[in-house]
Amino acid sequence: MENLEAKILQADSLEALEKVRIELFGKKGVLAAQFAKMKDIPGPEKKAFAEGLNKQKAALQALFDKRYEELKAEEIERLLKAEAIDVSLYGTLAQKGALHPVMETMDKIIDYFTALNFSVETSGMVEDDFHNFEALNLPKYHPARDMQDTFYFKDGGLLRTHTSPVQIRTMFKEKPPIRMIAPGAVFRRDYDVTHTPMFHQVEGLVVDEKGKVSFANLKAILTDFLQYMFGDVDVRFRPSFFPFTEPSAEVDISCIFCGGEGCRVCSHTGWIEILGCGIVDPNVFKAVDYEDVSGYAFGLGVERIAMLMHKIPDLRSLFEGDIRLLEQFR
Ligand code: 2U9
Repeated sequence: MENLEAKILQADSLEALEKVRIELFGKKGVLAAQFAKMKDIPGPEKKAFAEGLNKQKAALQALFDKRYEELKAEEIERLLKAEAIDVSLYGTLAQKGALHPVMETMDKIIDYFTALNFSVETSGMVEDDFHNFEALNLPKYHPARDMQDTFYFKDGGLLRTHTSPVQIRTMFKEKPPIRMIAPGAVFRRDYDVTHTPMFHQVEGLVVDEKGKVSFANLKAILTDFLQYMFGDVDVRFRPSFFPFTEPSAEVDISCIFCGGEGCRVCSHTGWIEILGCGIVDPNVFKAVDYEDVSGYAFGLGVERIAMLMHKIPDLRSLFEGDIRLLEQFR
């Protein structure tokens, strides 16, 4: 029996003690085997044998219970230590996200025009020759269609070089009046400090009955838009040429860095070119079967504006995915 007590005392875990419990107290255990001997004990000695056995059983049970309490206490202690939380430790700081400066600029532009009841239209980035060129008065053999400038697919499809196909598709879908902007990614084979093969444009288009839309309207809305974007700047319109507008203009703002004095950013001219615009060429309306209408349109590059607003010297850094760039805009 001393051997049995040692077994209880030597059990060093609850699992080991459970094994001992089965060995001692189980149905096929040591004690059960002892009690089974009862039937062979002659009558007069039975009582004393049983009493002795019951005493032993009680002593072993008491020893077992004590060991169980000890091991249980150790286990609880171990778990408490393992699961302890040091409330004085710093927590992990949650990473705070930020809008990419291009998207922030795009949102600001979109906000301006939606407030004036312009709808926001989109369509796919893979286009065909008609919607990207032909309908926009860019006939076959126009230099803008050159392989040098456009990403073509083998089947003749292409990546849109501007968002203008969105306006073409909208005009096919809807009748005038139209007041819309088309924000989105466009693609050109270009790569240097001021050009990336993918960039974003916001183009605008207003179409209404002939005579209702004028260059004066265009001038007014773009002047107001540029002052909303850049604050108290001067705005000037210079004659220009685009195949899809006639007359056309490029629009400059007074340099936001030198206030028009002349500096490196504005190449010492005092002016920064910011967008293009014009009165929609009649050939464009012909292509979409619009009659007796007039309209104005404009287009701008979002990255160029984001670069100016944040003084980012190399446009390519916007697309390198370097977290250190984004961290500056949190
Ligand atoms: C339709 C009719 C006319 C959109 C226009 C510009 C002038 C323009 C450039 C700005 C910088 C492109 O991203 S950029 O390089 N865009 O100067 N875009 S007028 O004219 C349209 C468009 C669609 C149906």
